Amino acid sequence: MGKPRLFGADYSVYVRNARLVLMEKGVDHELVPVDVFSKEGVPAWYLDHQPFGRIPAFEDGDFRLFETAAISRYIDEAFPGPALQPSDARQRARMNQIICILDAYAYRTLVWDIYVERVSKEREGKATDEAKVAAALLKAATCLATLSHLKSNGAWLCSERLTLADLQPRSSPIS
Ligand SMILES: N[C@@H](CCC(=O)N[C@@H](CS)C(=O)NCC(=O)O)C(=O)O
Repeated sequence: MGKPRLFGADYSVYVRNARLVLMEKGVDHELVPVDVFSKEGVPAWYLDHQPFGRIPAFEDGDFRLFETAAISRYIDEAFPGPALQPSDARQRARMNQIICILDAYAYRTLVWDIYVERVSKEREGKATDEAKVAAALLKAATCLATLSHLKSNGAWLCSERLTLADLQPRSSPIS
């Protein structure tokens, strides 16, 4: 069986999330480039891997998976290496809650409504939607205050050890 394959591009925070999980577990893998924002659009063959045209998708032998949360948990459970999910039920629930908050509220607000409007569009000479940014800044404040409130007293977000919550979307690329 060949190496597990992750499909996506390094500009994607979700792809970065899955790559960080693979790296923490020490899983030798291949990154198969897929640019969903290319001028030609999502490659037709890729829709067999991810019918919604989003990145990443993952393949381990004949097992295919998409949705970053499912990919991350599968990698943690199927491969050797440090456990990235707490065994304590409350800590695990907190970890899952933080992952859901980042996915449901923080991603669109921080990436699309603030970063893309304020940085990407300005760089491309396009007009920023100031009303969208203003609304997003309020929501971003709620996201950050909520995460600060939920964070454990330990060195990491939910326990004394690094978990999947700490490997969620970040802003800097992996080099
Ligand atoms: N729910 C998906 C979200 C993935 C996602 O939105 N990825 C972005 C890149 S960071 C994407 O593919 N965007 C393409 C688009 O919005 O058309 C997951 O967890 O994998």
